[in-house]
Amino acid sequence: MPSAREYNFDGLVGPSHNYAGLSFGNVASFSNVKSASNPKQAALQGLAKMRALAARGFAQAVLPPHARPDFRMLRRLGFGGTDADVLARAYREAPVILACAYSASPMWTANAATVSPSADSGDGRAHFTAANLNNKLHRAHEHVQSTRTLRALFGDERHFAVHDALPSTPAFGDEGAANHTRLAASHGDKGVQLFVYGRVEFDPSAPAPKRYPARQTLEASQAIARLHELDAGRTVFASQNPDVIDQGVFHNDVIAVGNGNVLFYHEQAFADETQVLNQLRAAMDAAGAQLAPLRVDTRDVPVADAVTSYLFNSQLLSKPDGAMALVIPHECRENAAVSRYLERLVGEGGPVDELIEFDLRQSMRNGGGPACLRLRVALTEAESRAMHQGVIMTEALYAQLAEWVETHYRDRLEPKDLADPQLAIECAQALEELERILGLPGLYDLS
Ligand code: SUG
Repeated sequence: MPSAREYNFDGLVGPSHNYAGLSFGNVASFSNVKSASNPKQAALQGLAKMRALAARGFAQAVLPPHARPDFRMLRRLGFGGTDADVLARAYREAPVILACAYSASPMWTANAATVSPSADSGDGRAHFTAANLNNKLHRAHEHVQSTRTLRALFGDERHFAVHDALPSTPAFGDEGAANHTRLAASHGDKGVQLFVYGRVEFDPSAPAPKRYPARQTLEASQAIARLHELDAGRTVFASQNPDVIDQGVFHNDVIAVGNGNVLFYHEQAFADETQVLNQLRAAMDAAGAQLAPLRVDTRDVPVADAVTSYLFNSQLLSKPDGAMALVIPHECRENAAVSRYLERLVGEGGPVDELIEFDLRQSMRNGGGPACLRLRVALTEAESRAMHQGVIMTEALYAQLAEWVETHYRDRLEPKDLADPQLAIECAQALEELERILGLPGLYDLS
């Protein structure tokens, strides 16, 4: 089995990052609606995380933001005339639609796609399926650029297959890697892919949340497993606990994360915990590995604390010495129960022996923690050479991107600023320059 490394592709926060309250079911997005954002700080916070993890020797890369506002979407919805006319009319008549066209939500790259490494797929290639994100208007247009970006980075068809998003209809609601975890003895070994869904379209008797939407369907997860040519014996589909969706767990990565053979999860994460563990044990056995469940009890960390602190939206990273580090947001330290739990976790001699903490407040205020900000792509040595090299995080790329942010980003955006035609011009200029920095001419279809 060739050895492989896990690259974390973090989303570079775009220049229009703002708080528009667009995500019903995501508590942070709703609580911070219409407050002023700081796009410059948001992008620098994200870059600081990428830089620090790259400096530690973790394989780190960057995924570029999308062109915003999406004029094509606005024109399709009937706002016509010059670009300035389009913005003015949309702001006047439908400010929420304008906010959707402007959202910097592609920063949460865990939702960009589902990725299956070559070790698991029938044709020995790494597979990517862009997520249709069809539950929310501001995210439902992301897949067009996500597919284009993934094809620009992973265009070598001898090694990679990049699939179009699933049909954009409720039956195939797909939120990408946020509801998908891979478990394996090591990144290069055959592994188990765990798909967690919130609802079953064609079985109305299956559990489903009552208050907030379930964004991922079983049918979507099954289609991805087929497209990626996964082995049925090493693929597990698990129902998320609908009660926690109704408490603000809008993606499974808000309540569970896996890495290596470790599944770090809250006792209330799944509709049937015992069944999920049994299925995972059997699948891991088929992969020649042994599951190591790391369960957090409600009495130690109630679901509400998991949601506000984003304890499970952490990154579990394998270190060269075999132990794991947990990458957490500052908010975990501000929650007494979570902070106490974490002290115990790293002190108890288990798989996690280090906490790496970041200030990601700008993203967190929209419900995006460390794990939302990254897409995991395990690559063999040959595959990592075959991908586009200009997105790999280095000290030099960090310096260029930080300077680019300083030059092009505003440090304050309020809802009314989305009507300013100058903002659209600034965003376009920034991305033109970014194509050059990343060595990706034609990345954006700006025609
Ligand atoms: O889809 N927030 C995102 C957060 C995505 C988090 N991703 C993962 N858990 N993997 C969402 O709800 C808020 C945008 C706004 O309200 O302006 C937003 O889209």
